[in-house]
Amino acid sequence: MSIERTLSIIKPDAVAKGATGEILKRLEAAGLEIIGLKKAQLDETLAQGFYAVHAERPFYGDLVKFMTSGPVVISVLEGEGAIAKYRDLMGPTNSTEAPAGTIRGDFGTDIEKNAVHGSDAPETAKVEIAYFFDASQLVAPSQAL
Ligand code: 3AN
Repeated sequence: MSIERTLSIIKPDAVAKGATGEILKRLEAAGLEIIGLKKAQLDETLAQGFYAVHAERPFYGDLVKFMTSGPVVISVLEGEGAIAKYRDLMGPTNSTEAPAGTIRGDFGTDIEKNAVHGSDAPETAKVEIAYFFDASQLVAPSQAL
């Protein structure tokens, strides 16, 4: 494995539930370092662009509506095998199938309101990180004390 970066979005449903702190805590506990972080209200254009790969899917309109329904918390995570590690912590896309103990199992509701987004591969992570962060907004990971 190697040191990777991945993009995380805590979606409007989880932010509205007050789960931001608990989710960030789980990421850090798993050894993922938060090297960039911001809270944002996505507008339609930004959400449409982020999910452009899903533009032809029947759920696209609803997904954009949901992602713009309230603030999100966007972060860049860095660590050993960060992409797969974060996806393991998230659980499956459909929250109704996500086991307890996963973020989607504990904070999601269904396949749309599923609490979090995480990049699925190194190439998509790179594109997604650049979509929300300039290089100057990311810091080098801290050294072990
Ligand atoms: P993941 O976020 O697990 O990588 P994707 O990339 O297949 O899943 O889907 C992106 C987002 O689109 C999901 N997080 C979910 O919110 C939404 N989504 C996917 N499939 C459906 C569906 N059948 N109905 C409604 N929303 C969906």
